[in-house]
Amino acid sequence: MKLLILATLIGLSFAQFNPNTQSGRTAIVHLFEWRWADIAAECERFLGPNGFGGVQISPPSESIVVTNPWHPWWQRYQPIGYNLCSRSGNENELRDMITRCNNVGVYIYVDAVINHMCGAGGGSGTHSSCGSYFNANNKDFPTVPYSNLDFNDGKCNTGSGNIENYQDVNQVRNCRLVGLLDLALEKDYVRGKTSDYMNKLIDMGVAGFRVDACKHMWPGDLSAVYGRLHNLNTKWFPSGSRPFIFQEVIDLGGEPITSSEYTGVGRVTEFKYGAKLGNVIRKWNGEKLSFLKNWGEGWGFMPSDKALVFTDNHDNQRGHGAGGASIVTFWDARIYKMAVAFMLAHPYGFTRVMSSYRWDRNIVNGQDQNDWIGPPSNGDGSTKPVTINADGTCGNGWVCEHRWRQITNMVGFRNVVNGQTFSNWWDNGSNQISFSRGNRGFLVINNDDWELNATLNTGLPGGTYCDIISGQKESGRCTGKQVTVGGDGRASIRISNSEEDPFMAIHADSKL
Ligand code: ZXY
Ligand code: CA
Repeated sequence: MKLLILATLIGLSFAQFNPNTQSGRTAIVHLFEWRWADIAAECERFLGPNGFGGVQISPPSESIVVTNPWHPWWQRYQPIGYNLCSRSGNENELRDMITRCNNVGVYIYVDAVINHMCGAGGGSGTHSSCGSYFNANNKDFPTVPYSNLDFNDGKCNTGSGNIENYQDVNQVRNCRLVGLLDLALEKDYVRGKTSDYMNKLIDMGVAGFRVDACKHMWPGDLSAVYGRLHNLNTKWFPSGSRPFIFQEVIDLGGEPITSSEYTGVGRVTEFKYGAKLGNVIRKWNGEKLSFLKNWGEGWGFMPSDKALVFTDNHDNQRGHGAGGASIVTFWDARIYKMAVAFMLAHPYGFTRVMSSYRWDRNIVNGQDQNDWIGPPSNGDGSTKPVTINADGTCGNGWVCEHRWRQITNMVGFRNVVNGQTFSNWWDNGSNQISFSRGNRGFLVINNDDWELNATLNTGLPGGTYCDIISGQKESGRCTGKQVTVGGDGRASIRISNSEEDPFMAIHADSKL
């Protein structure tokens, strides 16, 4: 009995760290700015069959519509209410997507913007994604409703009312983030409205939330909001399941607010991961792949079971925001595939893959003047559908990194090696590395400017395996390279530094 109570307590208090993915599904993908109808189709035709565990969606809440600049991506991070109507689609399309994705075992994680509403300069009128009226001048958001009583301004003591100094914890939480009207989350009423919004989504069947801008909210307020959330919908989830919570806290060091203040109430985005991995893969500041031997907590990251990790996100892939220039993205495809493969092979953290759209970059003095550009759109600003070409790539300006063979297959790799230990590390003291995940999977990378030629311990049972980077196993044969593992687990590996992809991966399910 005592044990049962203890188990229940642990289950309850740690539940928000569990991604709730189906067993054997270990990664999610951020389908940034995708329409709900396209996500529903992608769950059924691609994500489900390829073992993806879930999708992080763009904010579904009603937001301001900005026309100067023209429909920037960040307009969706300026809510004017919680009606489920956005440039990705309406409430019916959202519900249809959640149902169809859940039915193929791919769960939905909602980007929840609850720190603020739109900017103080957002004006008044019906320039919103559902056409609802709002008035930013007197802080009137009738669809919620919020009034001037529900904002923090009284507690902010900067001259401008905005956050002026990130070294002052009170400013960062109680003042306006770049002028965005800052909600008073210590108020029972505001906690009620934000949790009602999240509960509506939970009841529709979502599995959890990416909570935006958590640095700007008090951990105690967040804990109170999370505490009000319903259990997940038992149509798809075991009864008593808690929503998965991962909180956006941009902590690269140097500020008084740290990730560790938030790991008690949910997982936290580990922004150091992509910034440091970018340095290593780019070989900046004398960094080498061999340094990755103690990757994870050994690099000063938060505990693995608290971390949500990614190579790049929708913000830092634009060359500003957290991480800056070292962040690797689809624009640097060759090293990007290597970085994502390393992430998906390594046991640290719960992994999120980025899926982007292309935009016209215009980099002046290291800063992209076009970092605001929204998704591929029609003349009226509506988002273009994701089209799928005959070869499986995406059209209409959508990049679909998650469909790149090397990345899709590494999601499969992560599923196959789930729970296996990090073992058989090898490096050449430079940029050639390999490691296994127990006896289930093996990754080898050559990021040096010369050939890799070595006999390596793969940890795998003897046999012939298909490399899942250059190809894969298809009807009993390899479409790419083959690797022969001896009875002693060793394999002779050669990887030229001039290959299109100078790395290989094999796993238990790629064995012939
Ligand atoms: N924006 C442009 C113009 C307006 C939006 C900009 O230059 N902003 C100032 C620098 C970025 O600061 C922002 C941060 O988080 C946000 C922002 C934002 C969260 C939002 C909405 C926002 O502007 O507009 O929901 C931010 C917060 C931090 C930090 C660094 C940045 O350490 O604690 C942007 C928008 C960026 O660049 C943005 C939007 C949504 C996000 C995000 C960044 O989830 O991470
Ligand atoms: Ca705040």
